[in-house]
Amino acid sequence: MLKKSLFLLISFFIIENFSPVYASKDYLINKFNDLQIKQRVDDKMIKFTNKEDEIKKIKSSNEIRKQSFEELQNEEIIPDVIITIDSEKINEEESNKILDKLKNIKNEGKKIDFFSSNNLKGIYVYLYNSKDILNELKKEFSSDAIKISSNIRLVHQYQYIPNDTYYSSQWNLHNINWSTAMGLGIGNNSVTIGIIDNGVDVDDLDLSRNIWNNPNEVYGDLTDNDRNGYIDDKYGCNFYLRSRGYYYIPCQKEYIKEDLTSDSKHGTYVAQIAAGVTNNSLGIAGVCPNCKLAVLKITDDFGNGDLSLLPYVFDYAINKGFKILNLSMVSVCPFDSSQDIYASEINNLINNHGIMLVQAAGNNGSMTQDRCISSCRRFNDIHYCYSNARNQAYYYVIGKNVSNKINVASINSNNQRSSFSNYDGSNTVITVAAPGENIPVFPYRLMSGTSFSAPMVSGALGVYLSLNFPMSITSSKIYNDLISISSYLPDQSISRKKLDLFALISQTKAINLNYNTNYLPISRFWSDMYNGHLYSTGEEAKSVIRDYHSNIWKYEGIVYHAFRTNVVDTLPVYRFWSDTYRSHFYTQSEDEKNYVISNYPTNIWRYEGIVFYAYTPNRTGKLNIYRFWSDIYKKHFYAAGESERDYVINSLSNVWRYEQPAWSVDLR
Ligand SMILES: [Ca+2]
Ligand SMILES: [Ca+2]
Ligand SMILES: [Ca+2]
Repeated sequence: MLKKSLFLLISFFIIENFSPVYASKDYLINKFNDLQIKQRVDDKMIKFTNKEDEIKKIKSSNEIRKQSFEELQNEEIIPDVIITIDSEKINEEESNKILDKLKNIKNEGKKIDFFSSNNLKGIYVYLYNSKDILNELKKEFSSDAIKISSNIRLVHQYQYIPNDTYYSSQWNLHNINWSTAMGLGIGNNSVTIGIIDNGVDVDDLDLSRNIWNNPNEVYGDLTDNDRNGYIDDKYGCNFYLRSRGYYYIPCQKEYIKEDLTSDSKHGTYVAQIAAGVTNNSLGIAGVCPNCKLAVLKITDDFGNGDLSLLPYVFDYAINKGFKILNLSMVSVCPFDSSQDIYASEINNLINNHGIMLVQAAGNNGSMTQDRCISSCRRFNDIHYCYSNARNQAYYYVIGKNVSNKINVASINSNNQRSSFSNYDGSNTVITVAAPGENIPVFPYRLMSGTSFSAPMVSGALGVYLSLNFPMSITSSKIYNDLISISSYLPDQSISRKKLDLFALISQTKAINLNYNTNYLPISRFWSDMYNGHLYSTGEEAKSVIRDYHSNIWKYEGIVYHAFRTNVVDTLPVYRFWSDTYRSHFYTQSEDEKNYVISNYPTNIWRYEGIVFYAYTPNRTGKLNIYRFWSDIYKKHFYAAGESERDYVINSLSNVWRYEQPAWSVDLR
């Protein structure tokens, strides 16, 4: 092996003839490895520009492929065609006609996987070769209720079957079309779900890998390293103990988990359901396998606590950038039943900071009502309203008048209301229903309660937000997608809708893609090996995802959308490649492009041409892309939006030097 390597190294050396300063053996070996990788990328790019080849390759594979978890983690699968039918604009008879037509298309080099949600609101069709079918459909059905997005990309329909021990008994996942949804995305570790509960065991075997880590806190040194007022808050904190004066070591592991010697595990199970470690041959699969979980202990082990701690928890979540908070508890009614306690704090959390608050509807088995059954105690002008994780308190959801707050009722495996679940005849308080009866957890046990319905929704939102990451998305968009896309429940007295993860994910994608087919998704990858990012467009992203292990190029998601062609007010963005730095350089400036072409040798910056179009920087209502340079890594970084820019400036200035706004794109 050594001989062969040396031989190749030598031939490479002669071709490139680069400076002997770098010609150490290690350097050459690394360089050679790099070159091989680059060549593989180029091969794939050429090969897969031809769509027919791609289709042939797919045809030779199984009808429905089952992927390994590792494959799934690195693939983004987007259907070739998505057809959605809006049931509000088209009658059922017409919908059925379209369905029949699609079902009857012969499988001659065309493969259709057909899915529908209960209400025919959305019909998602995945086609391998779709031109003829599309033309036919367009001829026959001109209704604007049919939306067709086509020619998007490679088509796969996957089902994901993880190897977790209790997966086969997780009817709750089957109920929300989880397995199919996973083919579209398994979540992203940039999405953290805060579990506001009686604590979470961060060492739980089916959780520990997915527990959030505060990056700027050193655990166990009794110092508040990130100076946020919480000592050793590596995984979250115990707000309950703090409220009782224990400020010194309240964030240590033993203080944030439930008392495991008593039968009080609640938060641990809630966390497992939302984002338990998946495909680890153990326990259960979580709804969002790649999301992170933070521990926000707010009650004692038995769920007795104080709602006045919530504003502190909210502040913590805002400061740490959590995206979702799960509150699997209800409280007794406020002192004054007309009060909506902490409504302004909840509104600020959700509607100013974009953090979704998902609460269990409560287990009183009663219709939700504005009237309170009980009241809080008042002492020294403070209202004490006890929440109760064991669900013995009277029903009350907080912030029920706050827009975009999510409250979840429980259904059983027959989509009927769980007898214990609170419900909603008026459809004003309950947002959505989700499985909450006989839910498997680890170690094996079946749990029932709306407490276990809420994390189904929290996990689902984790997957949904991952697909949108890090594009800015408003709480009302999230909320409206959740209620408009979920399936109708047969029994409307529980809630109008029930969670359908596949519908949520696939239809959101369809809507996004239909929005403007001239959008070109720009994906970002990170390489530990090269200490830098790679940005790629449409097909290239697919090649990189398909061909590399995640330790070489880790997929971070679609960061923004540029334009494929020149539209009003846009200018071209030019790209260079550097064999030396192993990275791209992008610029929108004609002068800079010409300067780099004239002044740098091609092994430093080789001009590749126009890659996409974008608006000029600093335009009102657009997302600015900001350019950084690293003297250490010899690479550029392009931050999408001000918050990412500021984060890099504030936290990573030792590596990345801010240069200037680069261009701007549509906010999506
Ligand atoms: Ca701290
Ligand atoms: Ca510390
Ligand atoms: Ca597991």
